[in-house]
Amino acid sequence: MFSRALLKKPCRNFVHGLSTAGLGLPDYEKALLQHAAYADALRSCGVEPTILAADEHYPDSVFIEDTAVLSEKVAVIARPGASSRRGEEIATIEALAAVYDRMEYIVAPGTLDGGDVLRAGRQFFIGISARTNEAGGSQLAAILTRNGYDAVLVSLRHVLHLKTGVAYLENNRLLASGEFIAHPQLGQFQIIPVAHEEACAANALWINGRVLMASGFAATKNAIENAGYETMAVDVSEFRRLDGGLSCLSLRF
Ligand code: CIR
Repeated sequence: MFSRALLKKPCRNFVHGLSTAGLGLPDYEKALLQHAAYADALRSCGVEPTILAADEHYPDSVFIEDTAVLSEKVAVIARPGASSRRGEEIATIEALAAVYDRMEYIVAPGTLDGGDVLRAGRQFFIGISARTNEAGGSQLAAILTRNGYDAVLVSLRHVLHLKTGVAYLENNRLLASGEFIAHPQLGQFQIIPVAHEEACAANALWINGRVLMASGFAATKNAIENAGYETMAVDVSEFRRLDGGLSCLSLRF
């Protein structure tokens, strides 16, 4: 269960964030409204968001999930893989210092984006991607193992981050798209497959019994509901233009 979340308000420079989506520039005013609605959705699931101030130095800083990996025992501060994002983690350190006694850090030459880390119970899957390298992934695995969790590195080929394509919905269930539907390292889970045309819907969030998902993906919504979950749809169209989804917009704890 989650009771709190850390969010960061989109800055005006958000529209110049990194993107491979080819969906055009985001609309800043619309992004602000969508961000506020996302915070409200968290509140309605019983999670109190703390929203950090916008920072114009970091266009992508609204994607705060990438700056840390949280567990009950330790907060691990990431070292973002994109050079334009390095430094975003400082605001996260300041915010989490008030909450966590134990904080550990990914250090050079390691790089790690929190979006590459999927937690399923006591097991963490760490995606090795264009952003998270073997050194960063191995550092995180060692920290988690020292703190009593299990951790395994997972290779990925076609998506930006591991959680771009897979979400853990508790009850041993994964929502998965593309390469993760039949991934050899995810064989122990029951898979809810996401169709290619709705791939963006795979980045969903289980929050205290409900599944928060991107709006506009009817087939995936039906599949999640047929598996017994209540869904709540949030419009994240402006964040998708910068390759972001639902999970990227918060750190939950
Ligand atoms: C980036 O390329 O870093 C941002 N435009 C999107 C980050 C999305 N974060 C995530 O999937 N965890």
